Amino acid sequence: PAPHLQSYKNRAAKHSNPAARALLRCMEAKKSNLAVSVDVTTTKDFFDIIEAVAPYVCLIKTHVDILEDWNPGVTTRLQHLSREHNFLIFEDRKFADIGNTVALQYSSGLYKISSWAHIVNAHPVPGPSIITGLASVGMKLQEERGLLLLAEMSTKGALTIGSYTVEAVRMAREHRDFVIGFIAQHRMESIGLSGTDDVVDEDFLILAPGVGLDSKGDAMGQQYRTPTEVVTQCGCDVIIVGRGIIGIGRDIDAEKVKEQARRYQTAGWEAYEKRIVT
Ligand code: 5FU
Repeated sequence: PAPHLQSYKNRAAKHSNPAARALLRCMEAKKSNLAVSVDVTTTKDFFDIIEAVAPYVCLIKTHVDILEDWNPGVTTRLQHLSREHNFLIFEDRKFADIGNTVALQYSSGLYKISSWAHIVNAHPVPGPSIITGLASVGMKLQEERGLLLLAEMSTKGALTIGSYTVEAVRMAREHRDFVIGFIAQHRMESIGLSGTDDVVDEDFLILAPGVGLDSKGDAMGQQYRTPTEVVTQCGCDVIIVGRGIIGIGRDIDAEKVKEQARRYQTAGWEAYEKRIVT
């Protein structure tokens, strides 16, 4: 059966990439396909949110470059929490440059992303060399590392459509050791295959941003769908939720954040249980 009809557990047992296996195992163990996007600008809010949502998530998604008081201790503490609470870390860096540059951006600079993020993502726009550039860093490490390609964005008018998405999937198929899946809005198995092609034995994880239960979008082009639309109907594997859980006000209310995380975890898991057959 196609990957989205199989349980996360079965897929974990078969996957060839260690980061994908770790994520699928964690999802099964915590009964969670929820990733929380911690888009705040102070490390206090950052850790208050992570500590509140940790029991309910399989993945924490970061934009470390928006933290005003970032210091190397932040990523040390984040890694510690990841081990303590069993979640993976995804730095939503959206690399988009030539191979040599992205390799440096991934390994070096202030953030040394490759030393702490299990998962990163990249725009396919430069072509396959962006994958080989990032793989030259990630695949050399002992730790589990994987890459997602941005095949479809969630925003209104996004250019990630048609042949761009098809080519993104082709690029990923050529690098299945390191590319574990896509940021996308639906499954990608049938993309780029004609009716006569064999169905490829591949299992790409689909992580979908643009998920909200109470709102349809924001004033800056974001578009939201519900966990049912995203997971049951479109076959995505992980729901990525930011403001739906962390709120949009200035002050973080840890109790409210916890309650929303629990709500999205339940909604995401029920949507998954409705779609699997094995
Ligand atoms: F690649 C993408 C995309 O297509 N849409 C997104 O929204 C990434 N995102 C990220 O997911 C974005 O940078 C935010 O960090 C997060 C969504 O946050 P929200 O508060 O749930 O809208």
